[in-house]
Amino acid sequence: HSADAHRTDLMTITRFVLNEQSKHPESRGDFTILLSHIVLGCKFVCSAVSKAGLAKLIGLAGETNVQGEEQKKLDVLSNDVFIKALISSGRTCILVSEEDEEATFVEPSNRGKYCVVFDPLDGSSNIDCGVSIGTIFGIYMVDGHDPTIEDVLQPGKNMLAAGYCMYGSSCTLVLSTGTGVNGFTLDPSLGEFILTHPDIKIPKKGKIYSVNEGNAKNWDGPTTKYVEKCKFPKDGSSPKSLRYIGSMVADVHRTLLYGGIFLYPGDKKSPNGKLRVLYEVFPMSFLMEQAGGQAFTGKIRALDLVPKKLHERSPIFLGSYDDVEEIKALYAAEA
Ligand code: AHM
Ligand code: MG
Repeated sequence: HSADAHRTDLMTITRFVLNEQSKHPESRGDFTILLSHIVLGCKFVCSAVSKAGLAKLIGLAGETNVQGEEQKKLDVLSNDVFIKALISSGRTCILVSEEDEEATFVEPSNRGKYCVVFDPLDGSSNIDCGVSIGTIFGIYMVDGHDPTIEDVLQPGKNMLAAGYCMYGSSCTLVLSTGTGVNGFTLDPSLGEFILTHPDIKIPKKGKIYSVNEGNAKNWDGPTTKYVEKCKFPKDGSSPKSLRYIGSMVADVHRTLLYGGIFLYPGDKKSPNGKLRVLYEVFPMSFLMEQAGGQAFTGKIRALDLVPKKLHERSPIFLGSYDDVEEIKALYAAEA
């Protein structure tokens, strides 16, 4: 009976990726091993995030660390775990983390062909109030030469894979290896990510916009016009709802599932916006395109950007195809 099959035939993320990679037998094992080390990092952060609240409670009750040591901040701790997990996978050569000024070059003895760019714990200002936070990652490949920094200063369209893990009411990992987008939920009793959201497609048009409106005073013309249109549509359609968590993974996850648009525009104070190209803008843009949406910088397709610096920033508008089309038209009219 098929209902029984659903309950007993568990599609773990490892099994899923092994199946998916069967078209590339040469790198199948390597990619799966790399991914399993990323998954380990995500599981660690997931468990650390849920205990972080508990540590706070203990602190409030007046208990302090015996040595008086300051606890490592969660974002620093998460970074250490990811760096070590990625190096020990033996499948990486360059690592770029939001937490580290410089890229990490893996020693030749441990080296593999993948470059991983990541933000180990994005949205960390949300940790103390229990709001969802996440890890974002993108993967490039170096083939047949000694790795240099140029191997990661590549446009996002050259990524092999991208994903994020959201530490929310459940722990959800969303991944694309370039053939669509799939979502997996951590089953804590099994310690496994199980396929729960197969082949995610973003609605063609959405009813939600997501932006930090506190910056409106400094916005440029097209962004101002767009948000005005969301609130006071002139074509007889209903106004859009506003949802803004301030945690990119959570805001993008909602956008992916419900549709709509997420904006972090440039403004007079920060012409390049806030979000970082390599490990925030690119992976999320990659996922959006793979789900049938779009990602735009205000000038070009986001995945066409060629970063010049590791921690470069860019304005970003991403989400449902039709909604991004509208903002593109407003920027084109301005140019
Ligand atoms: P962080 O890397 O310091 O955590 O900042 C990134 C976060 C994103 O998760 C989120 O989209 C954005 O900052 C929110 O910024 P703002 O508070 O300016 O609206
Ligand atoms: Mg960040």
